[in-house]
Amino acid sequence: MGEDRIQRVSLRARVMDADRAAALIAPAATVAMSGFTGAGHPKAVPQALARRIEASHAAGTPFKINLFTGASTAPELDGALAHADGIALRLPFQSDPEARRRINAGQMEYLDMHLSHLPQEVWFGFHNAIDVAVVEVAAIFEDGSLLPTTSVGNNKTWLDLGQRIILEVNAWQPLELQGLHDIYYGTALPPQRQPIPLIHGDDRIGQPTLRCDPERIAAIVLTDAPDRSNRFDPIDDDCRRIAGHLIEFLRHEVARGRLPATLLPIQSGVGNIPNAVLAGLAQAGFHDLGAFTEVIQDGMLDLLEAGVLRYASATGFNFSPQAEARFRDRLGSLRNRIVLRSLGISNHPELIRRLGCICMNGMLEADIYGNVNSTHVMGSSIMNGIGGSGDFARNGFLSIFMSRSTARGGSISTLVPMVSHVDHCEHDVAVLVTEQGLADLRGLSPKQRARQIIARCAHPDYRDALRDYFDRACRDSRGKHTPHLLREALSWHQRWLETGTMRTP
Ligand code: 0RQ
Repeated sequence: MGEDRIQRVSLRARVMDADRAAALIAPAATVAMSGFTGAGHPKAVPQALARRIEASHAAGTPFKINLFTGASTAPELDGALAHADGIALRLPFQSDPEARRRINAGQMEYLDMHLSHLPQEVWFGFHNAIDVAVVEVAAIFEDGSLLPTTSVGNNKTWLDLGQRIILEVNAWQPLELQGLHDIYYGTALPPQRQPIPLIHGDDRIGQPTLRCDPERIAAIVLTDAPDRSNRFDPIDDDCRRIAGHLIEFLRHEVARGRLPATLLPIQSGVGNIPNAVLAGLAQAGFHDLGAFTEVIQDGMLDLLEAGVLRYASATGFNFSPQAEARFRDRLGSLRNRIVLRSLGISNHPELIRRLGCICMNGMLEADIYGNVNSTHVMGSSIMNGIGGSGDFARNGFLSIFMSRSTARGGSISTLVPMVSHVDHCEHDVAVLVTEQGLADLRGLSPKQRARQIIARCAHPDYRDALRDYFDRACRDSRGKHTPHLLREALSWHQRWLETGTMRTP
């Protein structure tokens, strides 16, 4: 099954089962795997490795590995290895419940990174050398090149630098993906770097396949297993309101001549709120848009099919089962309007700045001065990670952060006096949106921002308390530029930890 996908016949001798392939990974190895937001990750070798690690625990000789990927993966990778207590250090992103539990219990180390930083930092030699690369592909061609699957992520770097390579050839992945990818081989290390020749978001500047040195292929494992599919909740009123505020703002920017009618390339995070915004763009009559983003999810597929989006460039897909089926049905006609690139290109600051992306990402909380926390619940527990949000937010034309104004049944205000962790600082945040309204922070000083954010974004249940904090800070703070009452600045979080609500009694 699937062996015909190995067109370089001499490599068929390296086909083996996942257990034998996993046995090639030495204890304490640094293993770089494919995978991005549940797409294109290896499905069999990580589970076999997890079984081996479990056996090592039972035998009293436990070992772990360091695990690098593109971004989050799936239960059969992050989940299986975390359950087996097999990960010493994880980077650059995760969103797995068991991995999260272990990280927050202090049992697993996690380095949460700007996604675009990892591939170049590996090339710089800032991290461990890659002992083994485990990469899912759809086919191995006669010339040894590889057909990528539903994400590209860091696979080019892993294949270039992995000392040994294990390939999973997944027959579930359609061969019709051929022609959709654009793998750029023109990167170099400073000071040899050249400008990246991508001028329009849908330019193709590379080749459709990954290169791979056949000598380093230690094993090939045949699989036939699906990606992790996503589930989107139906769009609720809060999401609809957030989308409404944002679309009104974008229309206003077009009317003022600050944005063309076709906007600028959009980047959208994944999740229910971004999905609602995408749906809103279609209803608002926008058309001929482009997406230069990280992940293509259901909402983007809808826009591509409806002709609202002319093209979408990303590093991977993240679909519900229904969208997955539609995508496969229409792959032939969509293929030349979708480009999957290496993460180092999809999230490249130079390109995001040049194209002028409109960047829309989720957040956990923001403070009255516009600092944003995307990652840490109550300052110390990781949720997922910063992902690509920083790559886009700092370099985009417009950097927009969105969330509901409260969380956990209203016990948490997502607008607080001071964020308990900073991912995106005040300098990187242009617009904040909640279901209450939108605060346009461009050109405003810290105190002007605070007044906007409290008035426009805060939930009415918390608005007076924020105003009271701000007024007293303006009166009593030693410095009047960004006034704070340091003893009180994080008291909202402390109150939630002690009483289960940020509300004052
Ligand atoms: O918890 O699931 O236990 O109920 O956080 O919150 O409102 O469903 O929001 O799914 O959009 O996620 C920042 C996590 C938002 C996401 C974050 C709790 C809330 C709920 C989720 P439950 P929602 P979303 C490129 C960009 C970083 C990565 C990124 C994220 C859960 O957007 O991971 O942006 N971003 N990549 O109850 C405590 C608060 C809270 C809170 C919400 N203030 N305190 N808990 N929650 N606010 C992306 C790509 O293109 C891939």
